[in-house]
Amino acid sequence: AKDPVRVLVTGAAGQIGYALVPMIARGIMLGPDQPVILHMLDIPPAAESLSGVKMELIDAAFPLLKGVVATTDVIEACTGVNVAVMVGGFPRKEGMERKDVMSKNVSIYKSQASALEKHAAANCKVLVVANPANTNALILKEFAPSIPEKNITCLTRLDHNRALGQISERLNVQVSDVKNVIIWGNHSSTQYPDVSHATVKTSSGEKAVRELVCDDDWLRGEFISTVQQRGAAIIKARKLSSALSAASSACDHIRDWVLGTPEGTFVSMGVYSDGSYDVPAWRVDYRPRTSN
Ligand code: NAX
Repeated sequence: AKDPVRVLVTGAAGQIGYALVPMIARGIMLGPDQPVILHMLDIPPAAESLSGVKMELIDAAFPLLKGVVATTDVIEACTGVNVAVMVGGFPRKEGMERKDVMSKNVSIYKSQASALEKHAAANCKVLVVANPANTNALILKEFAPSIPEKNITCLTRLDHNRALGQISERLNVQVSDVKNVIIWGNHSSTQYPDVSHATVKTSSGEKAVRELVCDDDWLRGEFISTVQQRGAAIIKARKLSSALSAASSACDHIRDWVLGTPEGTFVSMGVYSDGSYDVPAWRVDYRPRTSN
């Protein structure tokens, strides 16, 4: 039998956490033969709720779940983890300026970065979900310099999956037959969902999405704006932000990272920009100046 893998979920008492931890415990993230030990971190005001999530995990009697650590202690949470999914953070509230949210998240991600750097397992893979996900990932990287850059990523797989979903709906094909969309840019409404390499598996082989859709106006207009605005549409409909789709995409992200993608398939993830794909490399002088 395989040794259990330790998976940290921060913000585990929240909405996404509640959808995500059972998926991990069922083997959706790391495979149906991979035992896991869940580490769940939240802040003291959410401790009681977190203990309720732990009770439910026990009650669900997941065969793959070999242990649960539920804590408000960052070091205990990070110790020995092989995978870290950072869902906790400070959300932007009405009337708050962007820089106020940033400074709250800087202090959160600074302490979590040093705890991961000092206490996580070697080669720990980190996925940041909490928004602003790309900025939080960068903060984490800055404060955990000994973690290799390639091990610090953020979630754009939800946007990727949303793009697959829209193509599948439009063409009335199975979503599992659509592949190779790309999400460029920030995980925000300025992202660019790109279908120029996307294909659909048909009875007569793989066909380009562009050819099958034969409506460039839709691809350039409504398709892009629907994917960009999907998060807002979910909030409007549910009065809550995306949770099950975010949790499922986080599992997809880690699964494909750890276990690989099928030959000829690619997926989207937010990575540290080293200049690949003709995207400018992150430069030190992009760093925001410290001002008051
Ligand atoms: P919730 O507010 O339901 O849950 C957040 C949890 O984090 C709460 O339990 C809170 O107590 C906890 N938390 C706050 N500060 C913490 C800290 N310092 N350490 C540990 N835990 C802490 O939000 P939820 O709907 O679960 O969303 C979580 C985050 O995901 C948000 O930042 C949200 O913006 C982001 N999202 C990112 C997406 C992406 O594609 N990258 C999509 C979905 C989601 O909106």
